[in-house]
Amino acid sequence: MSTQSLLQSKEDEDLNNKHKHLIATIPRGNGWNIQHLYNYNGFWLAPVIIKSNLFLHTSFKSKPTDIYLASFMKSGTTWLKALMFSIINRDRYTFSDHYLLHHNPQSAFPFLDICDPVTNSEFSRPRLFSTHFPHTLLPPCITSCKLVYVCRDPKDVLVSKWHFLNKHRSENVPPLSLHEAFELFCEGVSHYGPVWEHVLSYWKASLESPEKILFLKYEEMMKQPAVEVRKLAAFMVKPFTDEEEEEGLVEKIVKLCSFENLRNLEVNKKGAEQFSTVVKVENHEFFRKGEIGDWKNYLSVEMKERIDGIMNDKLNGSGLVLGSSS
Ligand code: PAP
Repeated sequence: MSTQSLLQSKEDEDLNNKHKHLIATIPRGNGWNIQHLYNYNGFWLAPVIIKSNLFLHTSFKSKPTDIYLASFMKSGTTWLKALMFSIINRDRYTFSDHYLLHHNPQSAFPFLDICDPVTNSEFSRPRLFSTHFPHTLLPPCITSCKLVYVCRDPKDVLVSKWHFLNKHRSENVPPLSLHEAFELFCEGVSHYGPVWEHVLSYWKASLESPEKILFLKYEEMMKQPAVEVRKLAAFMVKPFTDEEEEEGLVEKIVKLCSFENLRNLEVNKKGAEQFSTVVKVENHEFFRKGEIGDWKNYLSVEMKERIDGIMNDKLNGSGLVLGSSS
């Protein structure tokens, strides 16, 4: 065995031991679709995700030009991936034969939390990566890069997440009722939760370093997609030129990445995305309703008031308002 491989296997062993020790000692709670979530430095994470986080801190090498997309689960990741990828790679594809016409946006750039992040990482220049980790759990090599964060009304996030996770349950884990999911969500116990801590971690960082973090809201993107697309392009240091504006490139990108367009593509009706050896998601699952306010079909007035009350309380004084009340 070469010295290099010996060092590598020693690193792997250390990481596995550290992970085992953590899982045995940190608090655990209801796992929604898996046995348990674990509270790692204030956030509820699946064991495999904690392992990826350890890996990120010990072994991941960023490049200063990398751009990261961060989000709480079900806040608009797929949409942002499509938009960021199309903006960055706009010289590489025509709209009649675009990568996104044949591939799900999730495949457009690697997901740090579960995949081997280096696979496929040279696909875009600059490299694009996505994560659901809160800002406080990212290694400095990532927080020193440019980062786009998208947030969404937590009530819509809850409903979207509940639908999604119930379809992806481990063996022997019974379905979670909406009522149970709601209670856990309000207690902060959900994958990557508490949602308020997640959002605040990026909000505070964006106030400190606006040139490093672009903070977006799903609802504002729905209302004015072209405005947000221009913001994204400028932030990623690839602003649209006058010629591109004249030829309607912004509108073309908005249309290509729209919910209706992506959802109706053959690849997103039939294909599937393999995130790891065990996690496979049918592409159509990333396109459920794509609406603002679907929570109204699921949550009672009392439930709405409870979530809004918790969010107002937790975000109080931060200057951030989420969802319909913004
Ligand atoms: P992820 O956390 O698994 O990556 P993510 O893409 O963040 O999922 O969120 C999925 C939500 O975004 C779905 O919301 P819903 O369940 O309320 O419908 C999905 O429909 C919505 N979505 C996906 N693509 C788009 C899009 N192009 N425009 C608007 N919403 C979208």
